[in-house]
Amino acid sequence: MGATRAMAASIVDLRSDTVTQPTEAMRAAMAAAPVGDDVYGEDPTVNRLQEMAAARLGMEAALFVPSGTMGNTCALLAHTQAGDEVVFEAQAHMHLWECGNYASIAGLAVRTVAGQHGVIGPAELEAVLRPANVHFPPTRLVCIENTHNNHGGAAWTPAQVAALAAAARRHGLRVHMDGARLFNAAVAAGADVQAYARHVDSVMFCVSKGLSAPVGSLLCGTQAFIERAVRARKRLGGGMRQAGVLAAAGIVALEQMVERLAEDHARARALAVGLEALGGFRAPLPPLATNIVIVEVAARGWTAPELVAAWRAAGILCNPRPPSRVRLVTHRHITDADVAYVLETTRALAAAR
Ligand code: TLP
Repeated sequence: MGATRAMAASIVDLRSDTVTQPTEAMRAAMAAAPVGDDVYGEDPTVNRLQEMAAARLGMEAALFVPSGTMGNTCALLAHTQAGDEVVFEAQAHMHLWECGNYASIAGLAVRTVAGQHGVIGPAELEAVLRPANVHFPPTRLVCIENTHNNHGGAAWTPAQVAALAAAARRHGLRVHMDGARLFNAAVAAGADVQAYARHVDSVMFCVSKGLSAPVGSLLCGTQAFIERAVRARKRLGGGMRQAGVLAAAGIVALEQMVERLAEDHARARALAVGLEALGGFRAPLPPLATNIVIVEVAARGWTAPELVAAWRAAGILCNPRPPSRVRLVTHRHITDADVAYVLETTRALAAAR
């Protein structure tokens, strides 16, 4: 037990902010939460979290779902019908990392737009839209990702969301925001989350990432949209019973864990700047950077799996983005000392090559 503890304490886990443990306040709230059967809408803690989430985003209603993937899939099902077309940014999580649910579950055709740092401009959207024609699936929805995972945690500005949403509206499209890390975006932009939410039809955000709750995401939108999403969640097997034990942690996440995200952003920046300063690594930060760093390692002659393996031997965990990139994600358990350790270790590894 002692050895396991010591080993765990020496691990610097940069794989994802999903590895964050619930706080003591969350564990206490979970133990004390009043609960009921949420499929009957009778869990008071789930209801409270849903009301809080809707109020925080300035939207009519919210739905607690087990994961971001389920929240996004419910949004697709609630906004579209099979045979419709959806637009994604080319590297979007919903496009590449959610098992192809847009096709296999929602039955959608897809167009992709390569954005700048994950941000889709109005002209870029308009370039892929086609006029109504009996040959074409009708385009119904554009999904945007804020922050953008595969673009190094790039946050949109509220003005960029407003511009894209206005273009979408001109073409009769709805807009869904995959805001898995919406609060990171808001902290980086110095904006209220409502500055983003007011422009779009629906938002999914996760309490299970940097906000440190163990499980759960919220899908937000109009009352009518959420009613359709409730059915979609049931269809996907996501109707939960005494889910208030989970929602209680989500409430603490929203109340206590948002402001500290700025610390994660500062440490991600320190990692990016420090790795670039070693020479041979490229870790460019997007204009509005948050807690994700994508490092290009090819210049050292390393492949991503080689660097991942060398780091792992030194107790540093991260995920490869083959062939030549790795992703580092900062979160509540990453300290300044951990950042210094990563940089020192990497300096030594580079010197030994
Ligand atoms: N992201 C995860 C993994 O990619 C699995 C991570 O470690 O970053 N949207 C975005 C932008 C996400 O980054 C993720 C998860 C999701 C949706 C899905 O959330 P979950 O994992 O709760 O289904």
